[in-house]
Amino acid sequence: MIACMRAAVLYEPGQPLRVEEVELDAPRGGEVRVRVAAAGVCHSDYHYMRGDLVGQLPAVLGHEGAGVVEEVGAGVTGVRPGDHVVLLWRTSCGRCDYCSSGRPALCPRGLALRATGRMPDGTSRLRRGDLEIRHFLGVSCFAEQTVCSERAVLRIPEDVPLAIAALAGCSVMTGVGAVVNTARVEPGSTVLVIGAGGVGLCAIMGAVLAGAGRIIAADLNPAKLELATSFGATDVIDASREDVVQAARELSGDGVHYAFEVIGLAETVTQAVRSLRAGGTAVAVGVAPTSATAQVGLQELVLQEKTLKGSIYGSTRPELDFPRLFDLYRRGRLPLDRLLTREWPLEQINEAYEAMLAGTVARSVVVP
Ligand code: COD
Ligand code: ZN
Repeated sequence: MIACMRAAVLYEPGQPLRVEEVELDAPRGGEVRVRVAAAGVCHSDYHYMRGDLVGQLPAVLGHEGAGVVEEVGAGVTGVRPGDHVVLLWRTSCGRCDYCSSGRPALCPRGLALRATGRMPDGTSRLRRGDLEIRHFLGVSCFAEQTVCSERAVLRIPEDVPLAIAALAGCSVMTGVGAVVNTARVEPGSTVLVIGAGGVGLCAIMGAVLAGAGRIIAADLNPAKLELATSFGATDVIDASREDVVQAARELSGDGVHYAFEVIGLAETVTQAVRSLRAGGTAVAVGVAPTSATAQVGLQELVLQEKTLKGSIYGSTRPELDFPRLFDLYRRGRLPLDRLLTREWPLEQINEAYEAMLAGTVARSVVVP
């Protein structure tokens, strides 16, 4: 059966999203159809809207989502209609050497889905008349419904609100995971988070969970610094007035043990490395435009044994990490209710992005 539904489509970088009727085909073998309950307004979609990152267009955007399974294709055994699920925007095969070595976020099968914007069989379930519309990151959840690979959904407990589960699907996993999985921050260590947006605030929550002693947040926007403090930052740096490296080094005595760049700019990656003490680790979470390269002093790197590493999707192993995140949320140790500051109807998705850019929300979701 073909469903008609409302969805937010990006036709060209630089244009607003168009909320319109699109057709959605039934799931084929190994695929599922999900009614989207909430979809997070993440800066990553905006990178494609602006053209910093390039994807297959036109596409229905949205990658941070959760919902309820409505229909399953042939051979699907992992979920059934009625199940609550979080959407996973880095699909993995579960069999390759990356998956087998606990690094499913690096799985090449997911890469193929994201690069083509099509389902594993090489076709799309989305169109508008004769025009093929692509799936964004295999998820496309700025829509009333989505069809995705069964590997792109994970069943979740029904007592977790779906809007909270949506946030867990990207910002929480990305931010908390960068601290806990990628960097493995130790109790008592000093952490710098550059960029206290939706994902940066989650990195701060991760640092609190990991038992970091001092947690320093840097941002251009004073409102974000206030939020950062409310989520556990012990010190803040107003990057619009202060030199981040100098301030971080002063606050920490001799530089920080860990620095997280959660914006996607070359200069802030450089700041992260320069803020480290000898032996420290900088983690780049933001993705800069394709041509960007960051300057790192090679003497500093070698003589001070600094590490610079990337983190994608919090280096997650979804089956292990999501149940833990939801358990921590239930126990009140991940204050995700406070992270979710606003809900928007799908029709207002462009306003939701303006609010994200203005910094007037911690994290918001659209409710299709
Ligand atoms: N110095 C300090 N703070 C800055 C600067 C600067 N030069 N420039 C911007 N900021 C602050 C802004 O004031 C804002 O508070 C924050 O940085 C950015 O926050 P948001 O809410 O706009 O962005 P997020 O948190 O939704 O997304 C951040 C990412 C780094 C994840 C995103 O930008 C990105 O790079 N995405 C691509 C990587 C990816 O795919 N990640 C996983 C999916 S999210
Ligand atoms: Zn995201």
